[in-house]
Amino acid sequence: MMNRIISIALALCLLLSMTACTGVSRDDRSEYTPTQEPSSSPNVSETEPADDTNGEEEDRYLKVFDPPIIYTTVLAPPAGDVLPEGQTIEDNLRSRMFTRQTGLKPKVIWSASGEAFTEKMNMTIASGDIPDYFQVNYQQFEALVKADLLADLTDAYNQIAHPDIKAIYESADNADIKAVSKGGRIYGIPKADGLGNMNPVLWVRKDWIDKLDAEEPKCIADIAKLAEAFMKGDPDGNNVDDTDGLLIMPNYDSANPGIGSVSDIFTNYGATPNQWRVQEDGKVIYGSLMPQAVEALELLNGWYEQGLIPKDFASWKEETYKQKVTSGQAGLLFGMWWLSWSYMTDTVINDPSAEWTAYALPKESEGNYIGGAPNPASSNIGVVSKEYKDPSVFIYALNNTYNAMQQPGYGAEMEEAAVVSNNYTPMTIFPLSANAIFDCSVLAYRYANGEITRDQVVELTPDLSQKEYNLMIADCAKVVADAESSYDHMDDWSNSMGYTIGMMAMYNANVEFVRSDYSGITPTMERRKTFLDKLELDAYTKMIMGDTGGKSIQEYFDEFVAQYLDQGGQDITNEVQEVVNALR
Ligand SMILES: [Ca+2]
Repeated sequence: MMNRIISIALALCLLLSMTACTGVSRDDRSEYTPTQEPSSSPNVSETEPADDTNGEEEDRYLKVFDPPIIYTTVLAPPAGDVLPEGQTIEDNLRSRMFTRQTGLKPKVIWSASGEAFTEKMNMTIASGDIPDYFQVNYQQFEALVKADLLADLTDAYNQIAHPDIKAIYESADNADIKAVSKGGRIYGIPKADGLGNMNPVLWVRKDWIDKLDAEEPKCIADIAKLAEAFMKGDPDGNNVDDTDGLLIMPNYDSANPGIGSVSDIFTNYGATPNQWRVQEDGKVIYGSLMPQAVEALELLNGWYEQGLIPKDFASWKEETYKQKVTSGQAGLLFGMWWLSWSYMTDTVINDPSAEWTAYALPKESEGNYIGGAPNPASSNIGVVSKEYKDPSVFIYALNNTYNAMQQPGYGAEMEEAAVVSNNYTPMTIFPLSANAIFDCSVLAYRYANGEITRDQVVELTPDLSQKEYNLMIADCAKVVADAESSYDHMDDWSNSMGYTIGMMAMYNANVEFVRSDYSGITPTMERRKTFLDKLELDAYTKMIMGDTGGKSIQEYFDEFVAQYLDQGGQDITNEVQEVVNALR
């Protein structure tokens, strides 16, 4: 196993040459730039240096209420979930942990799952009768601000938010804080995600590559050869033609990709579906309409016509996708680095001879990998009702839940609570520095390979608050590297795979991130975006499937663009342009 980790990463580290992928054109690639926000910048106070926080200072940030303060909220448990006996939606392992950490006790006024939750939330917002604290998506946040239902959190944030937490938001240029600010005031507590968290890397069955003596892919175009080998070479050795080529899902969104998304093929070809981009001439363009998308669509259509992509992929749900992989029917798929905890683990449980590796493939073998970055504050925005007497209690809760994550023994406590879904956790902000996942992966990898000691993992962790977590991951990677049979330690194996294989694939490919230049919601978007999203999804899927009524991809794409603009897209573009111009 150790040899496997070393050889895979070394192979990725070595600069790749002699491939079919030539003709680098970097001009259409965009560097990672901080997001420009529609609202004016908030009045955020300077972060105090962490050294100034002595014991007394720490106490100031970590107030735990005793007796607990009861507040109202809403939750979204998984559909059909049954809690262990003796536990309820308000009193379970997750809520008890939260109350212990914060001195806050949730009173759940309603709950619903999946789409029913979204519907009920929208009705609640429309009624104006909202809970004390709850978590919303960006669209709901905008509606709440517009209806003037939210508490102003600016002073509480400036005075009470822990310097470590402010530093995390600052690591992404405060983009998330700016996204939840209106007129210079902060109205939400945003989740800040680590970069790379949602990028679909290419997971590949390494044992199949070895068995078929197939070539490792070095650029996106190489995927075709591998898909063909996996389809036709009988990699599972049962003498039956029963394995798939490349698995994909109908998701092209570079700001919010899902499992199976081919969004990073588009970003590497120079288009950014569902991101707004300011071009060199200052004009904004919607990324799904960018002409560079045509080449990526033609490539995918070619693969589809050759049968390398399953014919019925457009109708798949995630269950289908996962089942194909874990049952050993497919060994080539797009998915986030954290798929190791489910897909990869389940595969090796079903078939101990399975081995996985991951790639982040650029358009040209010499080029960097371009990853789509999420819009700031795109999920889990904590908000407080304007009617609530003291919103600062939720900033203390943020400090305390974050502080708890840094304590020794947190991992064991979490493991115990994990029998209850995280959806019952009353506050799930868990902010993460922009580079936290990359930093953690590199340290774990270096420790596992004997380049640094365990103490050095701690010394080299740049973020004070990340030390405990990085050490835990590094230990997992080390156990896996040293164990003769790493599959005897599946939890450690899952952790190690995610960080040292999935995330390191992106790191070794010199990932550059592209982020939308606008992430707000305009008036026409409110009315037309749902319709336009469907138009876009259908058009992209039809082009990949060649269902274009005899038209070429280019002709069909041009018609799609014209229709999109005509059906509201042009009005939206004008509105976004206006906001972007106002910021220039
Ligand atoms: Ca077979």
